[in-house]
Amino acid sequence: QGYRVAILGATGAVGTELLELLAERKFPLSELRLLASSRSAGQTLAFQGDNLTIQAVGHDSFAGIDLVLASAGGSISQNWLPVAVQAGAVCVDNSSAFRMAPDVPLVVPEVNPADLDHHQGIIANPNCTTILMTVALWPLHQVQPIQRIIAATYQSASGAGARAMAEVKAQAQAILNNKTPPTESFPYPLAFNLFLHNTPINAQGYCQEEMKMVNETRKIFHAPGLRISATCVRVPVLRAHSEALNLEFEQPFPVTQARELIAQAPGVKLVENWENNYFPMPIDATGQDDVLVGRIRQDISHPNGLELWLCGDQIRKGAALNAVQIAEALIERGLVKTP
Ligand code: 2RA
Repeated sequence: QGYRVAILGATGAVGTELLELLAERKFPLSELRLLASSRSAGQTLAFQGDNLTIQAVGHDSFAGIDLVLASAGGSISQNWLPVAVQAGAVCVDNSSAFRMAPDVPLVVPEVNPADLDHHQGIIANPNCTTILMTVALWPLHQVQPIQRIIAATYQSASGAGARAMAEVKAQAQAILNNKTPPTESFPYPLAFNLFLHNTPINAQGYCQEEMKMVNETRKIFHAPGLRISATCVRVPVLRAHSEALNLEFEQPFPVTQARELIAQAPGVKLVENWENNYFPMPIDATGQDDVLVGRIRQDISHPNGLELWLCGDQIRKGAALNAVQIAEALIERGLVKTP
């Protein structure tokens, strides 16, 4: 017996990864319904040897559905997930629409699975940069609460969607052929360039992407006083984000202890070869479930500081895998009506 699952936003980069992961992880399915905008209705997607036809999302799309995995943007989630909850479904939403709502758990299964127990029908998947950072930092935070995080991110094109990934390749080709690079998905050429994340900027000069790391991490760690500052940058990489993190504790945190904790942490893989100067790279993190962490070192500017570097697949653990792991945890905790 399996669950009746709907994917809302099945044609996007995350939607297609959700499909792959449900098959790869042998998720218990009795039905899989693919929902998208009317623009995509009628298209088919292969799944476990079948061709599933995409349906336009509508008021009766969620009848009989147990679980919705949504990755179709904030406005689609805002419109349709309350309808899905009303129809009796539990929804895991990858958009930012509900992440900071007090009655919506914001969950990274390796960090705060117990928050799932309070769900009211919708569970929010954190932003990709937040997922990657919290998985890596949780093992340290549990031993000695982190007082302050300074984050610099190096975010792949995939965070702006499948078309953006294609565009950065087209830009590179154009530039190499001395032609003007296309800029439909990005405001500026990304190939051979980088730019500050172009989400709207607040009165303090921080963009929305940076404030997501601040606000979401505090909610996931249940640490409202945790001081965080982030600088988010878009870089010409295809689908894995990287982050340079500076951590401040109340007391010195021995590097060897930090290394051991991270090496044993779920969802994380320690990658450090000091002799060969080999540490996590986006090309190694791409397609991996684990967040790769390395170059853990004492902060030479502060006795209670640590520095570390990470790379993680933005589409996989940064979005689709975390959402499927939330769905698996919901089932494990008996939080979805049994089929
Ligand atoms: C980005 N985190 O990378 C955002 C969207 N997933 O642009």
